[in-house]
Amino acid sequence: MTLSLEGRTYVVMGVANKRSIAWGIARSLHAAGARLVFTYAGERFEKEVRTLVDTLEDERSLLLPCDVANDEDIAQCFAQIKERVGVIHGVAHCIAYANKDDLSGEYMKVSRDGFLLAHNISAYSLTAVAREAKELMTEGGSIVTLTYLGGERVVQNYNIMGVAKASLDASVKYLANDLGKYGIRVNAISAGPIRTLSAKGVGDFNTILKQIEERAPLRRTTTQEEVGDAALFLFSDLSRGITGEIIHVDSGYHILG
Ligand code: KAL
Repeated sequence: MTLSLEGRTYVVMGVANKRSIAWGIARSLHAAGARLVFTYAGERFEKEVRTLVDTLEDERSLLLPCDVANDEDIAQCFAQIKERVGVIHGVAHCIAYANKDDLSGEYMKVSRDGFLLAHNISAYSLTAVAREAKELMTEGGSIVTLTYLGGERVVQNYNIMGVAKASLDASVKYLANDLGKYGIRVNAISAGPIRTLSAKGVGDFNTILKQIEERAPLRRTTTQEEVGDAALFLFSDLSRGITGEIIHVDSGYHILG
């Protein structure tokens, strides 16, 4: 068995720019010969994503807008994918959002709206997407989402995102249980800190990265390529016995106390 994904189609949701983990996943899938469908959050990302997708020089690629806060939008997006490509074999869900104000200081200050927003975009969207994607994964499939250690234990400032990731992690397990009978697997990759757009504006991000370099078993920070290749494994048949799992791609940092 090899890691060729020739003849398969994957939907990659959440590319914002070339630093996005979603883009790392896309590049690994592309290198394995997969056809890719990209969805982006809104007009402000369209140009950048289109420029990136063009660099793949793959005429089979498709680019569609998808607002995961809107059920109708998700349904329409997957209806379009069905019409344009037919069967899909997996989805990379790389989407999260929380109000900046809810990502520092005391967690307990989070408002009801801020709590619901983070859960809506970062956790519920996986379930909403899985439900629509299932209809297109008639040959079985693999769904991969991105989580973070802050959902398992307290990580300073991660706050509402930690609570939302805990919900996402539980969703992975319940979805894996629902979808297993259709030959669809659902897993998460817990990536170590990477300098992406979502990490932008985090004041002490350099300090966080330095701590990983000093303490993580592998003594280096995580790269988009490492997450991309782990995702490639989860999308391939090499991982056919794995579902409901959270794989840490973080230089081993999560084993430390
Ligand atoms: C402990 C860490 C330090 C950072 C704290 C919180 C990070 C939260 C991630 C969350 C997804 C970021 C946002 O939602 C930022 C948002 O309020 C403003 N940004 C945007 O609107 C940009 C333009 C768009 C593209 O961003 C999004 N998300 O749509 C966690 C670090 C060590 C690890 C990280 C960064 C984890 C993670 O979940 O990303």
